[in-house]
Amino acid sequence: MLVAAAPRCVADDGYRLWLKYDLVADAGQRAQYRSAAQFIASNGSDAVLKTATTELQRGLQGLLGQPVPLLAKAESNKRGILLLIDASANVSGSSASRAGFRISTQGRNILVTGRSGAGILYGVFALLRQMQTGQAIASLNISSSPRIQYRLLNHWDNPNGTVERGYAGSSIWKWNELPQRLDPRYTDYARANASIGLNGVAINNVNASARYLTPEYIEKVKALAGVMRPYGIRVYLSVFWAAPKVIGGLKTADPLDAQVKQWWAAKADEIYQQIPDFGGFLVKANSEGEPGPQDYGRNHAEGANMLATALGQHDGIVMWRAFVYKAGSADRFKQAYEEFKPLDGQFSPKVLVQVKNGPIDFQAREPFHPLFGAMPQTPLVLEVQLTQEYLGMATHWVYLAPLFKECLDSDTQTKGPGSTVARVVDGSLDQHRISGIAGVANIGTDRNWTGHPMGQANWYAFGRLAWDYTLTSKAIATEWTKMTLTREPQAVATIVDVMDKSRDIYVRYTTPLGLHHIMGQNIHYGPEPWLAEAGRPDWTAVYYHKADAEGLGFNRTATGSNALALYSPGVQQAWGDPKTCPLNYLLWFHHVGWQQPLRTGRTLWNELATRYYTGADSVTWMQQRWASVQPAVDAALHADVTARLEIQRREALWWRDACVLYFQTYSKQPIPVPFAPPTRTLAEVKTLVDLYQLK
Ligand code: BDP
Repeated sequence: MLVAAAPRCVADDGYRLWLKYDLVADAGQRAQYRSAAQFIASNGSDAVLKTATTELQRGLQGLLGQPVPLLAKAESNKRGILLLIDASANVSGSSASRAGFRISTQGRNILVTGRSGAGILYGVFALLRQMQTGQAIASLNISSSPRIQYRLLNHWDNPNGTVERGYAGSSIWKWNELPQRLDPRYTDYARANASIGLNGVAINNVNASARYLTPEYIEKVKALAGVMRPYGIRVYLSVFWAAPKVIGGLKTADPLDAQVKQWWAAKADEIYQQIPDFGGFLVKANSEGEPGPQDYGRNHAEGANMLATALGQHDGIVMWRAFVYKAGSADRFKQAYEEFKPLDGQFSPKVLVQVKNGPIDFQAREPFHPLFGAMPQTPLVLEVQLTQEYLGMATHWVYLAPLFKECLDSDTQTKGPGSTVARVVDGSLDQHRISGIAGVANIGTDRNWTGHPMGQANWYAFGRLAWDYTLTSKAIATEWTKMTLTREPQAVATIVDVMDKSRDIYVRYTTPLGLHHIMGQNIHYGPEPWLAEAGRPDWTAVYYHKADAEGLGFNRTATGSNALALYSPGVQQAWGDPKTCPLNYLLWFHHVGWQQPLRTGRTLWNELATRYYTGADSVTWMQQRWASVQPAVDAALHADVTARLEIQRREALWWRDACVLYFQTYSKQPIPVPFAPPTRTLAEVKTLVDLYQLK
């Protein structure tokens, strides 16, 4: 008797990310896809085009459950997919259209055209996505180009395998094995990045070791670049400013010193000899103790331009970070602006200045950085953080697309309404030739790459938004969920709803109403609003919340630090009056009385407490919603997220109790009805920092 083999029950370990290519379950749909994809044919021998072909074959094999042959040319009696590089391909968008693609239906065939192999590769992933998300492919007409030219992940990985602010295991780069052994994960990493349109990788920590510039390491980086190249990805290095001294034997790293200039130029030549498509340098200088041109009385532009000159005729760029703040400042908020704004117009054409989304440091919610719109003569790279340094690391479920979008959609109003951060970054507002966006990576050696399974969505969303920031957070979440977790409609809707709200929930139970930087010292995890002593005042919490008997919040108006004046008049007007300032930014800009009524009808104190309580309660809601999708998602993955949500719930209560009890010592107000006061004392909650942080 023949016994039908039971489907093998293998827990989904998450390694395949959104590139699962599992068999299309719906037989009718599968048949349609099969009939449209009877062969693949392509033109040319471009290496990236070849990758596109292989990826399409691989994807179709999985989705359709049968191999699809690669033919030398189309067969007239069959329907198939043609991948064609065409220098005059009609792709939408102008700035970066070399990477754009068009998918159209022509006669019996589906045509994927682009002006480069990379364009085709992106087109192939878009076509596969159609099938992965269950769309029809019968008559397609999709045209798309990236809005931003340089779309990078920044790894904060160190030579010893640790990852600064990494919560998903160790660095995926195995320096001790390179260049001889290429871990297969490198290729899977490149595939994942290419599938979401990323085209650059800065592989090492911005707190850079000079070691990466030694011949030994350049050899290793070359090997990695060789893996990335067929996926249209270029490799970049973070560089240590004082490298000419540390590994070059020079007495100085002064950017105006002839020997220093010569050292960097020779170094650039050496790198390009090994890696002809090397992307360029990322630099953190004169920031948090890192050396830089200011050590020699030179400014950031002099430093950046020297490196740009060193790159010479090579096709590379310098991304010079604006994350700078010196000790002793009355308001850290203003520092990057004060150092960089006067340099606008002084940077060489190969330099982009890389600016974090907000003025402080990747907080759960920040107003957009005032440099956006303030340096019209300089292309600015937007830097966001995928790794959840301040957002609950790998235990809190926080979908970050809404955070990225909030920044991109912010209107700087510097050139009238509609001068959004997105239009500053894509270069369209000021007609820049080059544009860039960078995401600090959230991946490591954990089998599922990101630790928290839902962290994958943040990697995915970053790539999708870097390609097209007009996509909605929900649309991206829906794509990702369908490709990664489940296609069951009710479950998809539920998961997307939770994702969409998760960031606001996190803000509510940690830093509502514009509170910021009140987290645990150094580790940046858990609440520590009472922190008053640290290496520097601007590393404490009290510096930022300024709680006193009267009220709460940092007065950044003209009667305070006047950081508000860094913004355009329209923004100043919108945020300058505490009565009309959006509540999400209130305590970023105003010191508000505890009893001050807000437009919610509650006093500041009551609103604050309400947000902490409802925020923490919302984690219970997340747990319930997640429980309801149990039948529709992989059992092991479901259990993993369930467990992480339990931690999140416990820690949301920790945040809530810590913050309401601590701020209550100033407000002297009761916890508003209907909420029950914490059952533990402030002293008890304070000890949790030691417990959870294993101090
Ligand atoms: C902060 C991190 C620190 C980074 C720094 C940076 O705490 O580890 O080195 O940013 O971006 O958020 O340079």
